[in-house]
This record gives sequence, C-alpha cells and structure tokens, in this order.
Amino acid sequence: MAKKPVPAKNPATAKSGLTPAMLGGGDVGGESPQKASPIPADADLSQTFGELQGTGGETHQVAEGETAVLTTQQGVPVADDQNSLKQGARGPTLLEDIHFREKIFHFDHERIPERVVHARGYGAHGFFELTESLSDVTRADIFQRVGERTPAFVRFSTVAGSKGSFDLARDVRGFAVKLYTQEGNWDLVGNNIPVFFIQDAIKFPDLVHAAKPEPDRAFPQAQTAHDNFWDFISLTPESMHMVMWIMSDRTIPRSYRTMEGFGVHTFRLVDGAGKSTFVKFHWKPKQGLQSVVWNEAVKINGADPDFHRRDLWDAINGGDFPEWELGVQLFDQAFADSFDFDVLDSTKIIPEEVLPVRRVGRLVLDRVVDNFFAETEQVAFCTQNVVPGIDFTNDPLLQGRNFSYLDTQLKRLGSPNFTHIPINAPKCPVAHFQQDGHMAMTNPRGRVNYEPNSWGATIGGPREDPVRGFSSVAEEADGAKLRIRPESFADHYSQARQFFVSQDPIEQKHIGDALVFELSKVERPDIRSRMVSHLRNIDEGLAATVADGLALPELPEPAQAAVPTRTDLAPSDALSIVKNGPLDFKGRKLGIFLSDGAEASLFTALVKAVDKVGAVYEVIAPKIGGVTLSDGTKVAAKQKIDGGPSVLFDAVALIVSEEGGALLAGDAASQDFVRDAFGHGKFIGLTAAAQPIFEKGGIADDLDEACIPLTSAKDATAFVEGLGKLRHWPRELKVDLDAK
Ligand code: HDE
Repeated sequence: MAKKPVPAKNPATAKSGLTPAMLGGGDVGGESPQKASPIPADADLSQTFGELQGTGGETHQVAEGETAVLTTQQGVPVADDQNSLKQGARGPTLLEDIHFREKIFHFDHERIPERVVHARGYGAHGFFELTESLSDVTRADIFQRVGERTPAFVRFSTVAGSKGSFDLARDVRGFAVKLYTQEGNWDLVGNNIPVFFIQDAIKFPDLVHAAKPEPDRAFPQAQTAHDNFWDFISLTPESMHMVMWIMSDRTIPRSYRTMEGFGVHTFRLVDGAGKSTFVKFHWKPKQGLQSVVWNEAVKINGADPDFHRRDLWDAINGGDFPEWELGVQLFDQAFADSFDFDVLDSTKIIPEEVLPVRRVGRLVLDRVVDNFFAETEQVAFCTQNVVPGIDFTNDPLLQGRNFSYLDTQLKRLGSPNFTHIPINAPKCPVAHFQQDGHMAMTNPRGRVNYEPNSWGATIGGPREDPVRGFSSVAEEADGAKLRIRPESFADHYSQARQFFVSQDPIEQKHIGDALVFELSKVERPDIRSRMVSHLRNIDEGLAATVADGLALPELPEPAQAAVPTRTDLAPSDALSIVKNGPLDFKGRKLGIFLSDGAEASLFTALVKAVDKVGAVYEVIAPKIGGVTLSDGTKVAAKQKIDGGPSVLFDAVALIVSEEGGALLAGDAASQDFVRDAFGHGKFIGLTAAAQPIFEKGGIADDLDEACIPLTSAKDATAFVEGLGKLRHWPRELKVDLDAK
C-alpha cells in the first residue's frame, strides 16, 4: 500500500515555532553595533527601493515585534520554501513551480566578473575632514572649508590574486578612495607604493599577464614567484625602482590600517583663474607603518586567509577607527623643470626631504559595509572621476587608466548605469540628459531630453555653467604624432638605489631574502641571472647577496643601462618602514596563552594594560571553552592553540601553571607557538612555568632581552607598556641562517 505523503517541514520551524523568514537571517542582528537593528535609525523610508538598496536590511523591514513574510521577488508571499512542487510525492518537479524557478534563476546569476586586477579587496565607509584650506591653489570644493567633512568609501585590495585568494600574498595593495564631494565624485585610485612597474599604459596587459597565474597551468595563484613574472620584469628595466619596493616589506603589510597610500601620478590642482599647480597625493597612517615578516606571512595565509579583512572589520566594529592624514606635495613648472626626473614618469618619486609633504586633512574609516556585494564588490572606481579644481597631467600611465576604468566597469557591472548603484551614486545633485539602458534606476521626468532646447528653465532641464563647470587646464600641446618614450624617462636605476640605501639594515636584508626567495622559484637560470645583472646597477652588495643566495656560478655583467650614469641620490628616511613605525602598542593585538591554574593577577594586569594603551587581546587555550585561573575565575578562549598560532598576534604572553606548562610542552602546536613568536622577532612575556614549552621548542637557551619574565602584576604592566617597537630585529640576525 502506498504511504500517505507527508510534507517535509523545516525542522527548526516545526520544533521551535520560528518562521522561515526568521531563519533566513537579516533580523538576527547583534554581531556588530551597526547591525543591531535591521533598519538604520536615520534611514529615510520614503526613499525608493533603488535608493535604499545597499544600506542593508531594508528588504526585511517590519514593525517591531513582527516577522517579515518570505516573498518572491514580485512580492508574492511564499507558503513553503522547503519543498519544490511535484507531481505526486515522489514524482517529477513541475515547471509550474514559479517560486522554485525564480529562486534558482536568481542564484545562477549571483556572480559578476571579478576585477581583472585587484579582485580581492575589502572596503569601509568613513569621511574626509579638511584641516588646512587649499583655496589658495584649487577651487575644488572639498578643499575650501576647514572642518567640513566629505563622505568617503575606501577599498583596499591585493592586485594579482583572484577574489578567493589569501590576504597576505606578497603583492602591491590597492588604496582606492571615493570622495562624495558636493561637486561630484572624486576617485583617488592609488596604491600603497608611490611608483609603478611601467611608464606607459600600453604595457599594462603584458605586466598583468606575466604576474597572474601562467596561462597553460593556471598557477601559481597570487604569487609573483614564477618564471613569467621575472622574465617580463628582467626585460623591463623601467620596473627596477618598483622591484625594490615590492621586494621590501611594504608588500606584506601588518594591516590595511598600517599602510601608506599614494596617488602615484602627478596631478594638478587648479584655482578659479585656471592656474595649475602640480600635486602628488599621500595618505599617512596615524597607526604608523607596520609589516609582518615573510615566513610569518606564509603561515598567516594558512591560519587566517582573511587576516586583513578581519582586522579592518574588527577594528572598526571595536570603535578603533583607522585614520590617515592627506598629504600633498605641491610644485610648479619651474620645480618640475629643475627636478632630476620627469614628473610625468610614474616610476619616480619626489623625496619628501626634497619637497615636504603638507598635511591638509584626515580620512577616518568608521563604518563597515552592510553588504559586501552591494558596496565593496559593486563599487566602481574610475581615475577619470575628477572634480572642478583637480585635473590630469600627461603622464602616459594616467592617460591610459582614464580609458580603462570606465571600460572595465561596463564589463563588470553590465550597464552604463552603474552610476545609479547607491555606492557609486554621487551625493550631490545630478542632472543630465543621458538616459535608458540596462537597469536604469534614476530616470528623469518630463518631456525634454536634449539640449539646447527652448522649453525654458523649469521644463527644459539643466544648463551648462561655464563658471562652476569642470574645465580642463588650457595646456599648450604641439608636436608630431610619435610612439616614443621621452629621454627624460630613461634613468631606471638612480631612484631604485636611493630606495635601497634608505632602508634600515634589517629591511635591506629582507629585500635580499625576498629576491632570493622569488628567483629561487624561477626555473630558468638565465632569468635569475638577468635579474642579478640589473641589481648590479642598483647595489653591488645586494647583487652579490642575491647571486650567492641563488648559488649563481658567476656574477653576470651589469645590465646595459639606457643612460650610462646612475646618480647617487641622498637617502630618504621617509622610505623606510622601520624608521616610521608605531610609537606604542595601540591598535595592535596581544595573544595571551593560558592554561588552567594560570596566575590570575598576571592575566588581570595584562588585560588592564592592554586596554589602557588602546590595544586588544585574544585568549588562546588548550580548549575553546577556556580555562580556570588560579583564583577560580573562568576565562573563555577566543582560540584553541592550533587555531590561534602566534602569527596572528603582534606580541604574545604565556601564563601557564606548572602543570599546564609541563603538559603543553609536549604539544606540537604549543611548541610552534613559541618557536614562531621567537623566530618572527616578537616580544614575548612568559612565566617560569612556561619554560618547558620553550625547552621542547628548542629555543630555551636563546631567550633574549625581548623575552620578558612575568613574575608580578607590575611586570605584566611594564611588558605591555614596553611593546612600542614593531619587532626585536637583532634576534632575526641570530636565528636566520642566511644572515650568518
Ligand atoms: Fe589599476 N586597474 N590600472 N592601477 N587599479 C583597475 O579597474 C589599470 C594602476 C588600481 O578597489 C581595474 O575597476 C591600467 C596604477 C586600484 O576597485 C582596471 C593601468 C595604480 C584598483 C585597471 C593601471 C592602480 C585598480 C580593474 C596602467 C595606482 C582597484 C578593476 C596604466 C596608482 C580599484 C577596476 C578597486 C583597478 C587598469 C595601473 C590602482 C582594469 C590600464 C598605476 C587601487 O581598469
């Protein structure tokens, strides 16, 4: 006898009485302060759906205490979201199931193409506040009134890896800022490095092809350590300055919060009379410059591939808002003419010691996104988004970018109406006669859609304003049409050397190590050797170190330079991370490793001190349920030992009982914890009972002045207060075989 069909119910709904909509999320809230209520307190509910999309939660709008009913996209209430419509209990699914088909259809179309470069990124909202007027040099509205705030959205990114790659790839970081000014959106689409690989945009596809996974095998992912990249680079001498930057610790930042940002190109500021002043833009992090070390980066990628995005999310949600100062280097044509290099060449900097950076404002990130896709994924940065008072120069890289960014948004977002998406829409009045197209969301009313027209101001629509309107600098341009690289772009080694000699010895060592590492992954010996031939034009010591690290049979001849002489430029302290590091432990994270019976007064003192300096901590324990301290207090753990390796923390403290220390000494994850913390030059606080872990880790005899015994609460406080420096670098020179 056939069984009577029983409709399968959603088990959670059936048991608890929860409705499907409650299970669907959106009103669970509470994870971060911004999410406590699905409707932002200041949301204007009279706005259209299109305008509201992106603020988050609005599709689940219900009155307090009520539950939203699940609907189709057409608003039809759904009765059953667990079972498709079938012909009989065990029969075929029916085409007639409109809810099923709509749901699957929409799911099938959830993806848009990832960015061809900078695919992996993370964004946040904030504001720019002017602290010093620039009205003497520009009419840009954003630079007029001191104290005024302009809404901003920033997206940080890696360049080469795909969307699902890991955060701590050795790579340039994008630092793209969208400023919603009262006279239109200004996008400053920069990087965390002030120079670029190439001088002319026409080489960009080659550069990116060479850096990305090799086309036949589709690996390596998010790495430049392979033949194609170094083949291209070693055949492109103009990239040598950039090579020094990318092989430095700039490409393994500790956090997005601890990187500088640069506009890279020379831009122009333009005053009301049309007079132009050249400008280079800088973002200076209040948190100081901080990076990790390579061995640590490799391990972070395994332990937490989302290390940077989690860090930004946690900091902002914890109320520790990252902040940068906007700096400008301003100069005129006479300076440009007198400067040794061409200011239109993006492989060159103007050292801060030669032209000081004037700080004129601050950028604060104080709100995470409500929806990653709506905001971070759909944000469309375009270098051509400039506003009246800001203009381009003839930098051939910038000129090329001005085509690429608009074009790429059409591909990614599928319609010229990407400016209607809330994250891209200006926050000032917008009025024009462009119309229709896919997904047109903000459509003009009325009869007139052209100009000139004779319908008068009210019906006839917007008119040009020659005074307020954007106008390009009336630069004289003349000459034959040529495909040529100017001679003023030809010195590829002087500034590369300047960068190298400006580094602290430990940073110079890291550059050598990185080159050896990357070139060791290159299979063709001639490519390795060709790279060393360029290094000889930068620094003979570096070339010798790398040649030795690669065990080259002989030092190659120096590469032939386009211009014969390299100028020895004065070192610039501004180029070093170590010389511009943090002043204290603020904004950083202490890992507190505990066992049952750990001394409670030490733990309390550490936590208090961490709080006082504005840092954060996480407890690591043998079990995630936590530990019971010496006084009986229970402390929950954030990480189990093998899930919270020391690479996730800026410094660590081990407080364990004798029993705990003896037990954990035999645990491989605990041994790794101390070995890595030590090997990565971290400051370590430890109780005597932790000694066995260091012994089994094989480093007990090497403990140095940055391994601080914690015997009293006073020690614990002093330990945290002394954590200003990034790392204890002298240790690295002892533990690293390459340095011996
Ligand atoms: Fe980009 N770049 N780029 N780039 N770039 C893109 O635009 C391009 C360059 C930078 O978070 C793409 O929207 C060309 C320099 C950032 O959404 C694309 C050239 C600098 C981002 C593109 C350059 C950058 C991009 C891919 C050589 C630093 C991410 C997706 C002339 C000043 C923005 C997209 C975000 C993204 C083209 C060189 C920074 C294809 C042709 C130099 C931060 O349009």
